Amino acid sequence: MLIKRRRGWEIPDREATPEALVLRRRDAMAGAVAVSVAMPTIIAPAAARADSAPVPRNPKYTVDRALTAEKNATTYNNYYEFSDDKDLWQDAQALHQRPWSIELAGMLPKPRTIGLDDLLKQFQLEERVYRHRCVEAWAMTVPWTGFPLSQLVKLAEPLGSAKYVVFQTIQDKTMPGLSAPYYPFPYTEGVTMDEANNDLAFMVTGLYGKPVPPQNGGPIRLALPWKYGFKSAKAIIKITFTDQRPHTFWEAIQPSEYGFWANVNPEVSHPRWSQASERLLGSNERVPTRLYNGYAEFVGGLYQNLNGEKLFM
Ligand SMILES: Nc1nc2c(c(=O)[nH]1)N[C@H]1C(S)=C(S)[C@@H](COP(=O)(O)O)O[C@H]1N2
Ligand SMILES: [Mo]
Repeated sequence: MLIKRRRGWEIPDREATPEALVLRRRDAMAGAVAVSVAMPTIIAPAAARADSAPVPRNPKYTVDRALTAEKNATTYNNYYEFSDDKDLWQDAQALHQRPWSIELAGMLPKPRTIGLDDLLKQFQLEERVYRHRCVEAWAMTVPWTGFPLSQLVKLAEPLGSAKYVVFQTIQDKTMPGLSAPYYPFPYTEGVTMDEANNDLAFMVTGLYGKPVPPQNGGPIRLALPWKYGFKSAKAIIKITFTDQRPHTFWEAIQPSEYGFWANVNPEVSHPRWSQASERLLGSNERVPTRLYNGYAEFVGGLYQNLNGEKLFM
């Protein structure tokens, strides 16, 4: 990792958030570049947990926007198991992040359950700055820590006949929203095997260089930055490989508004609002939305032979 070369996500100092400064120093560490005397205080809190140690940032995915301030990204959340209000972050602190394990199920030679820390030991964690676009037309840009979903698929060794990967969120007694009678919990999401193996699909264990907090989906969630945010399930406890397209949470609630594919497209409106622009968390600035949320060069090829599918809802 080089820090001398200016990359797309690097923003002028006058616009930089404190998070951005910390992250740049962490980049310096990861690249073993000569470090300033300020460094040790930055890395001192690094705990034994694999999801909180400094990791190198992947320079492949750049963004042309400033990072969202950590405070905005961690205090304005969608997490219906807790609430359908955005200010659920304090309530979400009750969800224990350890012990945690993930069940690998379905079309596998060896279905099994793996402890999260044992799982994380098998992967090289990296940091990626991704845009996130909620179907409600707000957006953020944040540094996630994690590993490509494709590596987990490889570890699971699904049978060749498996076509989809399905993610299920925990249902825990600390989640007051679960008692709402009209939501089809557990929260279930899924992608095709091709999408799961696309390098952009990312399993997230960290945010702003720290373990991803409970309100953002800790201890482990998905990030599928070319799709509307609802596809990126939080607090994952089960991953199933199947040949059946899953019936997902939002699709079950309102199939005319939320589909299986949910790829971002500014020209395809939600039935109740335009998707042409989005509001940036923090500044509230409105900016144009981009096809596949700006990731067309990486994922456009996935959809070339899928005419007739409702790819953008
Ligand atoms: N389990 C679960 N995962 C979820 C949701 C949810 O309500 N429950 N909301 C989704 C939606 S609509 C969005 S926009 C993102 C929000 O992630 P954030 O709170 O980290 O911004 O999480 C997604 N994952
Ligand atoms: Mo969302």
